[in-house]
Amino acid sequence: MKLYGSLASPYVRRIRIQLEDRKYDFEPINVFSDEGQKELLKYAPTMRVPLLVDRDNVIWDSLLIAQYIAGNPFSLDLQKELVLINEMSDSGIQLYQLRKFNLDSNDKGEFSQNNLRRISSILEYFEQRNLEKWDILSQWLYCTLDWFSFREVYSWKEHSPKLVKFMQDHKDRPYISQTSPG
Ligand SMILES: N[C@@H](CCC(=O)N[C@@H](CS)C(=O)NCC(=O)O)C(=O)O
Repeated sequence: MKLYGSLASPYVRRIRIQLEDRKYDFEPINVFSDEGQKELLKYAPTMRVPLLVDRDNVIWDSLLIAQYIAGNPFSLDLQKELVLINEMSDSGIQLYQLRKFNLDSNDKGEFSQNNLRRISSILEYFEQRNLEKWDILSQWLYCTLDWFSFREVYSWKEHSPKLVKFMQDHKDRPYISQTSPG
């Protein structure tokens, strides 16, 4: 089994955490290089990571990969919450790229503002939610919030005291520090 990914990606990190106790090869890819895109195109028209190749099975998208690794489809309720984390991650990636490519460096445009509002409302949802277990949901949330801090995409700590505590509670887990993007 081979996982293609970049070390900084929050989508890849959640899969690496899920694969903690499994044997697999990790193939680092720079998704923005010509070489990286050519390599990804051999398998995935999306040209995104994570990408999992397991014998004849080629799986793209972290939600599909996570269910493939788990060996069964997730419940609708879990999928809905994982989609919330994906929406928040996608919005963060849009903001990061708009700034990186100097398209909207100060988040003034309507598109950036929409993304900021979406992140804020999803954060509020998780601030209210009980997150006691270290399960797939917590792992995905951890990776995205950590990536927000790493890339300085969104200052989430100010209005989310429970999430700050949640991050504090899990930061010393061995595989969390080993997979840190920084
Ligand atoms: N929905 C996808 C999103 C994955 C994604 O956006 N990955 C980023 C890396 S953080 C990527 O490959 N970006 C390449 C690009 O935008 O060209 C998933 O959950 O796997």
